[in-house]
Amino acid sequence: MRVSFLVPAYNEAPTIAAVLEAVDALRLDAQIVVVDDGSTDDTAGIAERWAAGRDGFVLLRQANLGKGAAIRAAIPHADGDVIVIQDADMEYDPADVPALVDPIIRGAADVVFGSRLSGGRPQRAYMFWHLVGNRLLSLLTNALFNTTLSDMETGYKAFRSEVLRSLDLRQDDFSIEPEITAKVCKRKLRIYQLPISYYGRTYDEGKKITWRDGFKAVWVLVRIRIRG
Ligand SMILES: Nc1nc2c(ncn2[C@@H]2O[C@H](COP(=O)(O)OP(=O)(O)OP(=O)(O)O)[C@@H](O)[C@H]2O)c(=O)[nH]1
Ligand SMILES: [Mg+2]
Repeated sequence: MRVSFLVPAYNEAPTIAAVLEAVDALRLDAQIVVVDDGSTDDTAGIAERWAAGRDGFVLLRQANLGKGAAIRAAIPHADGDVIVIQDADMEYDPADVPALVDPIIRGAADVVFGSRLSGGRPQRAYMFWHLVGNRLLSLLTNALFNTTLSDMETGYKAFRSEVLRSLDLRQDDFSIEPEITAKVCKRKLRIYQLPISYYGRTYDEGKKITWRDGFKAVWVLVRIRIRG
């Protein structure tokens, strides 16, 4: 089965090449779709040079619109049977992807969430209030949709391609995560989760998600539960 990696990238020049290398090192039948989301650094140039002479690589460039817009732009270009969202900042380790896609390849799952909060893998133990926020959002998700997710905000989500394509995603910013979660939960798809490594960054190191995104996530989850 072919795996498409969708890589939203905004000013990730220090890490984008390492991410692409790590994906390549998996030796999967893989496609990589990088979306340069209006970076002001050399992210796109680095990706382009890395990809020179390789098959199965697509580079899209757009004005800065946010992570959600970048993922949505990438979806029509994915030609894999399975799609994995792969951040460009090395917080998520591509070495976890074979395990992440396995339940889909076996035919057991439609969607697999990698959990950063389950233990069992190296997971940076930091930012207590982020953990509280994540736990509350996951609790809300589970109460709304009768699921048992431990990390609904995770960036590592894998999908049967048709499933992701059919979600009709609308969000441009980090709200894409609760939008995806709420829509897959509402559809009553077969969702699995498993522990992944998480080499989290601090704000000084480049992390950008904030408490505002957390509040917006509540609204997105509730609205999709009620209205679809
Ligand atoms: N912050 C930000 N990230 C973007 C944007 N467009 C694409 N991305 C990419 O989206 C991914 C996640 O963004 P990060 O800034 O790492 O977000 P974070 O604060 O670490 O949050 P998570 O990684 O989702 O926990 C990265 O690969 C970014 O390069 C954008 O406009 N803003
Ligand atoms: Mg990140």
